[in-house]
Amino acid sequence: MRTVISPINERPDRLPPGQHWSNRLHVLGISPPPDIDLSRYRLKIFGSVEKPAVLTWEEILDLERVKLIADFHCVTRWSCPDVEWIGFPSSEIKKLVNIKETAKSVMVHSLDGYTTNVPLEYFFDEDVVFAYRLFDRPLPSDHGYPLRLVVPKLYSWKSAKFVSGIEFMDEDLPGYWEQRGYHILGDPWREQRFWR
Ligand SMILES: Nc1nc2c(c(=O)[nH]1)N[C@H]1C(S)=C(S)[C@@H](COP(=O)(O)O)O[C@H]1N2
Ligand SMILES: [Mo]
Repeated sequence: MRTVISPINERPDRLPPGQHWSNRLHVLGISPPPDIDLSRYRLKIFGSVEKPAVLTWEEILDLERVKLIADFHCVTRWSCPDVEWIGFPSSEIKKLVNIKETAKSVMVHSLDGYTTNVPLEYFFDEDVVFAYRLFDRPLPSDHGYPLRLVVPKLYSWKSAKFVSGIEFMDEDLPGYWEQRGYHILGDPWREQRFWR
């Protein structure tokens, strides 16, 4: 298995402005974790693609597997260093669907009703992973079981838990928190916390 160390861990200004280190992840969510039956779980890839795809849990486990080591920066100002995830890299999605040239962004859909938008130039970075293991154990339900996105270069509200859908969009539209005042992009080094 390939190991990817996020380039953010190697920045000279590793801790973004206004953040402090914490030795653990703090559980944050808009509602309690949803009940999951893996035999009925599906990941849907749709929107600006030539033909939508639907993956079963077995098909997800057959995708390329990488270990990601990345710091995790929450907009509420805690940052957890060197979090270890295992999952499939976002680039695997390009092998499953033909993305239309008009696509600019994705909306990630979650089973708790959460959504978040990620522009394609961030979404397909080499350190973006859909994770199903955390510190070499199955992903705990609090942290997004069965599958969560990890986007190390953006504030962790972009790292959607309980992912069930990946929608390609021709326009970078706002997700759950972005509609409620969080920044449309959320770069921690530019302190893009809120836009109001
Ligand atoms: N589905 C879903 N994903 C989510 C959230 C949520 O409410 N629902 N909260 C986000 C926020 S604000 C943060 S800081 C991180 C927290 O991840 P953790 O609970 O694993 O520490 O999850 C993000 N992903
Ligand atoms: Mo957050």
